[in-house]
Amino acid sequence: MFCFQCQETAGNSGCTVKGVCGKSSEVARMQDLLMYATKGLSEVTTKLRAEGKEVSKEINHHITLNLFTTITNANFDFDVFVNRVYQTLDIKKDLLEKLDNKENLGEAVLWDERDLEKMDEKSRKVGVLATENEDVRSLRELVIYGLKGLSAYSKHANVLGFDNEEVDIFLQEAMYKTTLALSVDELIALVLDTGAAGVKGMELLDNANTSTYGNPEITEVNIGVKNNPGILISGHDLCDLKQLLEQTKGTGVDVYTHSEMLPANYYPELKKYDNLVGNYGNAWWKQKEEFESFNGPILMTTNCIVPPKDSYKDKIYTTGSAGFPGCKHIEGSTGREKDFTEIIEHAKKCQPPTQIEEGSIVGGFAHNQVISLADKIVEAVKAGDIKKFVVMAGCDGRHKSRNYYTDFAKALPNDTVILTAGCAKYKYNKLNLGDIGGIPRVLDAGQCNDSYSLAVIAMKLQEVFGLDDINELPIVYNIAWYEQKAVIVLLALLALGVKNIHLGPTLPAFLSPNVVNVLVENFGIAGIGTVEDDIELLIK
Ligand code: FS2
Ligand code: SF4
Repeated sequence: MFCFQCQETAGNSGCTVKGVCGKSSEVARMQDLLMYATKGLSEVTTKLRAEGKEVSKEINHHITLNLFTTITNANFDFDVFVNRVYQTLDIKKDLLEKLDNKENLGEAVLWDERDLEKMDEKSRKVGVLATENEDVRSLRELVIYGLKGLSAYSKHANVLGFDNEEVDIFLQEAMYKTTLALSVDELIALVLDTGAAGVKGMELLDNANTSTYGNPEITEVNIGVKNNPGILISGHDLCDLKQLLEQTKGTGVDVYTHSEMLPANYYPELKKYDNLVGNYGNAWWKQKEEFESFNGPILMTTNCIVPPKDSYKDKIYTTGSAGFPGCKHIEGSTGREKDFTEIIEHAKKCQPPTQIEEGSIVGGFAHNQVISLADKIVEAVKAGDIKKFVVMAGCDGRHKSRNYYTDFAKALPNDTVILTAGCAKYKYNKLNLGDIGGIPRVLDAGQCNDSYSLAVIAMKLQEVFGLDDINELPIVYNIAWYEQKAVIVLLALLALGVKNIHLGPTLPAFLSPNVVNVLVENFGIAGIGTVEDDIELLIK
């Protein structure tokens, strides 16, 4: 196997024996094969459209889910990937019959094999290292990881009945293009186009979420526990949470959010449920301790799964793109009702959660809420009470080096405001950093996909201050990344013209030195240094 798609890749170079995330080499290779099959299918859909033929929404969703399922920590189940390869080959076979011009079809289109041994053999030849030139490999993978992140966001919009065909068409064309002999310049252009599609994908999801659940609003979220048995729901899928809340109503079972599900508490249509009682615990990587002390069953709706300990493995349920061998998977395809009865009955037999924290945290600062406070914010900036906004969105992770973000937040002067989204917030959202004239110093816009909100806020401030360039705003970017959703957020920011983004705790291993140079020269991308140096560089 060879995988270097996330920040925790072995030696910041590549996982070759087993994933640091716990992914086995067999699963890693089958994921590579699924990507290969998806590139083949994407070539066919792209060529069909060029012939004026339609590609169904279901096929778009299938491709999206293929990419999403391979995201770091989403799915560890070998059989899931084998089945998705089979389904992808079936779809491709059917579509090929509709294609008139079958000349010059790529190798990935022509490949069709159902024998497991031969599939494994093939998977060893089509992984990341199949591209020999390291700059081409780097740019191809940068595009693919961006598309994986984009797929996650599209999938969440799709389950709410929202689609943007333009985004699907781009995604499939881009997947196909990663198989072509494009020049480095053409690939760089494809990277930027991927970022622009990322903006549209996040806009689609924002629209889907806010029109379904209302605009997030300032909310105090309980972080303690109550006396009823509970179900903990993690991941990013608000539609799963809504269904769980409906089904637990009146059962005496409470629902708690974990990690990236915290922002669900900010939506009017979700917070209205009395049985949604708060958030339990912290970011994804703390689940080994927190899932144990929660006592009740846990529903993982998406990444990030940490391979569970035996002591609570029987309490883990997965759904959607998430999966783990030996854990019960709740079925239900896009737009379908899911039946969570088994989890609810399981919860009734469990002890209430053990309290690990008490009090509350405040969030709900997505674009609509922040823009409604725009006058107050502009006034504070003009009066010199707020000197800088620091975007610290992104991911959290296991490495001690990430304590940098806690220390950085603590070291920020009192006239700075942190704008955040994603699970990165857990490094500083319980520090009690205070407020500036009633504006909290940590403004949480939501999940990683809600980084879109931060871009909308920046564009609004640019308009209010009458600036020509978004980079003239008193906003600096110090972003933490871990998996591929952060990659699409980064590319989206670049596509919006944001410069001088600092990215840590390390730069991605999949960026070759030459690609890093391009990003440094054209966008001012930089890594992180010491807290003292970075405060000096970014704030003073
Ligand atoms: Fe955090 Fe994990 Fe949100 Fe990432 S819970 S690192 O997938 O997507 O952010
Ligand atoms: Fe390694 Fe990350 Fe890939 Fe897992 S997802 S195998 S930790 S690079």
